[in-house]
Amino acid sequence: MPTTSPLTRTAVAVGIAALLAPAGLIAVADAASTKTIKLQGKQFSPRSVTIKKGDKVKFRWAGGTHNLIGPKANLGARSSGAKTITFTAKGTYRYTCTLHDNMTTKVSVR
Ligand SMILES: [Cu+2]
Repeated sequence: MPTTSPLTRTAVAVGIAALLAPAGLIAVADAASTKTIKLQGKQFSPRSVTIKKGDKVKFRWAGGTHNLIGPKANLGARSSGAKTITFTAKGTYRYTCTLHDNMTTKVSVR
């Protein structure tokens, strides 16, 4: 009795996905999203975000002069611009601006 090869099964699955995806019936890929954390006044806003593995966080200077110290970031004082970081592993990542007391934020990656 013939068995279906894994390749054939994959081809069938891809074909079904291609048919159903436009109708929004299934999610083909979990698209990465980006959350923004503003550096403004004397704090980060918001002070914590939760994202999924593979998502990005955009740190955006939105008022005042700040530095940004933390995983994948070691930026000196500046007052404009942005830094986008992609988080590829689960965990908790803390960021600080050493110019301002208690100016911290936290990225939780799940
Ligand atoms: Cu600051």
